[in-house]
Amino acid sequence: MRADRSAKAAQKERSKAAAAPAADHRAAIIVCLDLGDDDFEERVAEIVRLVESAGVTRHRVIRGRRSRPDPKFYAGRGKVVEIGHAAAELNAGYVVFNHEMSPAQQRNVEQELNVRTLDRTELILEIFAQRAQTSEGKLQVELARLEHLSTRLVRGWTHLERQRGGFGRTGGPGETQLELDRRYIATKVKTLKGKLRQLQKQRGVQRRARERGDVLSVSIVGYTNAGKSTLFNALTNAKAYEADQLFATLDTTTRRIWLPPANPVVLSDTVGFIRDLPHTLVAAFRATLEETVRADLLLHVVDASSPVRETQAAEVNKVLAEIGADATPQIIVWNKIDATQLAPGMERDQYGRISRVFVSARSAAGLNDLRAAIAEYGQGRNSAKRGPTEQTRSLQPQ
Ligand SMILES: Nc1nc2c(ncn2[C@@H]2O[C@H](COP(=O)(O)OP(=O)(O)OP(=O)(O)O)[C@@H](O)[C@H]2O)c(=O)[nH]1
Ligand SMILES: [Mg+2]
Repeated sequence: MRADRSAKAAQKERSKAAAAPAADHRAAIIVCLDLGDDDFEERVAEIVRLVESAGVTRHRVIRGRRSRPDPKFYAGRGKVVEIGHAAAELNAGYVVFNHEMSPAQQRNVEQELNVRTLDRTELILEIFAQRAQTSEGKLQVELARLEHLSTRLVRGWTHLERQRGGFGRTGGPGETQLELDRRYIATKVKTLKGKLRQLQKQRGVQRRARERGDVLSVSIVGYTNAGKSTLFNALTNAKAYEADQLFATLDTTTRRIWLPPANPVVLSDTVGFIRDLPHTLVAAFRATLEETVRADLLLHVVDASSPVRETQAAEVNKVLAEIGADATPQIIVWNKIDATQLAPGMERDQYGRISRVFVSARSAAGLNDLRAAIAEYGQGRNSAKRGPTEQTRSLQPQ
């Protein structure tokens, strides 16, 4: 009984501390547990970049090794104590786990440490919320957050929802939807989906107009930070936002370019992919991503200077398969060759088709090869459309 009372008192103390606005919302503890991954250090580097991209300026990484996650806290109890000390020292407003946690694990850590705890999915959702610009992008992020939140609405959790709003900037559904039950969320989800359908219908009309015009549509896809926007800008003289942060681009930007002797080309810069992209996001962004699926050709941009370029390319192909774009022809574009020993130029496969182009979007090296590659693809496609007798070029849509 006595122990019970003191536990209650401690809980009260913790609640008081929670109410105090002392924690620094730009400081975070990052938790990375090695569960036997061979590229653990790259995973650590990536989560650090994600956290920084969310606006955190001070952080400390807590590492650990486990054979499997602890059912209660994900990390072991001793590790949780270590995280708590680090959070206190840094006055951290957030603890970010580079893992997918169950609602119960997340709640347990949060209650134990009394520090807002996010898992990887929530962190990515937060970044997307900060970046969304267009009404469609905002609706899609809101939908993803609501669907994610609906899985977290469990007893004993809602009082913590009040502190939600991730890094204190974007608000988010937690703050406004707090007292709302699942039924309300379901209604809201339905409304959002309706609005999105409306927007997508409009886009369908625009797309059909484009298709009638016999325009070659090319989408730039790739891992986040591979240099897609930089390449897009270099090819179109546009000013799409490029930055050394993850998910700098969220909404698709499209420009028309002319690459003689082919027909006009519509080039789109798209949202970047990342390993373990949350399913709620893939689902919510399906419509935007479907633009990618409908493209005639994908420029798959790979950061050639990254030690994990192969894994990143494989992750991109995984998401492409998930959205049904795995059959769309690709030209692999190895970018950032200025930071490597590679020379600009193009590579063909055994059938003479262009398979890979080496460029530096920053220095413009290799861009003429890339332009030629797109034009060649466009020509091959046109002669394929006109009929087999006119197929003179070696490059055909695969
Ligand atoms: N060295 C070098 N850096 C480059 C090159 N192209 C892009 N970068 C840099 O890579 C970073 C990311 O570039 P972005 O164009 O924003 O990349 P992105 O693929 O659009 O990224 P997200 O929109 O975040 O998915 C920026 O700091 C660029 O300056 C290149 O050819 N060489
Ligand atoms: Mg970009």
